[in-house]
Amino acid sequence: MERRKFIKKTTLTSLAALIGTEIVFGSNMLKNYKPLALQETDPFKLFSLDSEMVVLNDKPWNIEAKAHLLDDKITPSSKMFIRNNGLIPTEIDEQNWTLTIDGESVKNKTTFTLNDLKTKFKEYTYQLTLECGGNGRSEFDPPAKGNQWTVGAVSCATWTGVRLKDVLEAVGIKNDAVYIGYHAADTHLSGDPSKEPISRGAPMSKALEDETLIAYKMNGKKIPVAHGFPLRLVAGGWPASVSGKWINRISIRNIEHDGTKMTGTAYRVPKFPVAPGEKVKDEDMKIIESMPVKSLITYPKSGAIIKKGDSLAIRGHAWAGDLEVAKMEYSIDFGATWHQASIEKPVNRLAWQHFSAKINFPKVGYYEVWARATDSNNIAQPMLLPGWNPKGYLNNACHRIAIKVK
Ligand SMILES: Nc1nc2c(c(=O)[nH]1)N[C@H]1C(S)=C(S)[C@@H](COP(=O)(O)O)O[C@H]1N2
Ligand SMILES: [Mo]
Repeated sequence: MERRKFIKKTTLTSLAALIGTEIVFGSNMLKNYKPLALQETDPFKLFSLDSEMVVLNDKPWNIEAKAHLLDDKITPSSKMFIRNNGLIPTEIDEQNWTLTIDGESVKNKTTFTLNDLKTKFKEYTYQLTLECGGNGRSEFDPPAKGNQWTVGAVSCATWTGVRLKDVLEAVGIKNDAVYIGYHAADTHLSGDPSKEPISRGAPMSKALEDETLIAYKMNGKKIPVAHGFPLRLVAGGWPASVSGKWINRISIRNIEHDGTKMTGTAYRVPKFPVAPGEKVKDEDMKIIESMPVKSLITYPKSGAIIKKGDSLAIRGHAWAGDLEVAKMEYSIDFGATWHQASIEKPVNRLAWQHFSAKINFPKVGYYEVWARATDSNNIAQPMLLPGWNPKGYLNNACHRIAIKVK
């Protein structure tokens, strides 16, 4: 009698991880059986999202938060933006997942299992700010193609893993190393397995920073599938596209990494100011590195109404790429005068910082509260849209909320 092929234990474990709980009668499932829960197409259920999250695109999934949803000091996955260039991998086998370190400038090409990484290297935990290079793109005029992010493509979660630096040092880095590039398990939109949706990286100096992690936990739990389960590169302060999700290979390169979306206009801005709408030659574009200083008022929600005589407590977060936020101010008169807000120190380098202020309004009427952060190099956010660029990157204009005093 022919034996029916039942699902393997390893597959069961990874299916359970995808679903988020044990599949109680899982051993009864036939091989290749896809649990209904994984056929879910509602992104709110699929990714356990807050009902106010905004879906910008469903193929690939691109989902953003609204400012007031980002009020938590540590962003929970239900309110964390999702930015995909391709299709999320569907068959993730955590037990057999490996990470290979190769490239022209590796001394000893090595493949690590997840368990190798966890047992051979010291574990670190940091809160790291990840902002999409295109956050704020929707304001550019003439418009820039791509997901029309407003303000919500930013997060600061707790990431746990090993230092990329420790892993690179263990395999040996040749003297001619200049860049690292990641490769991942997601699928190109065309379905063509020879094409990668994205393969970016960073210069050795960023790769070797203490806070650059190969992470296997987010907010103390396994990384949610949408955010890179089971293994993700996390390089806070740089465009989040550097933080490869579902990574299975990191190459130590002797040239600037030339993977998908490293070249041409992707994640690049003009080397000099250009007029809105101007065409810019590829050779006049440079790779975005540290993100500019920025802030977000997360409380109250824009449109709040307060009673005459009441003061208003506002709060939010500010971040400054590789730098720290040194000063936080607010204005209630469209930027004519600015007042000091208080700003906390970051929990660790590259974590966003929390600000707060108590505001009194002179009389009833309509106001806007504007927030402005200044970094440790004394560079402040612009009050309005900064330099136009072809792909609509790096909009760090002041965030504003509307308030009525009645
Ligand atoms: N493998 C892979 N990694 C990726 C991406 C992707 O499409 N595939 N998108 C990048 C981009 S552009 C951003 S902004 C962040 C988004 O991270 P999140 O979805 O966890 O918020 O992941 C980056 N890492
Ligand atoms: Mo991004």
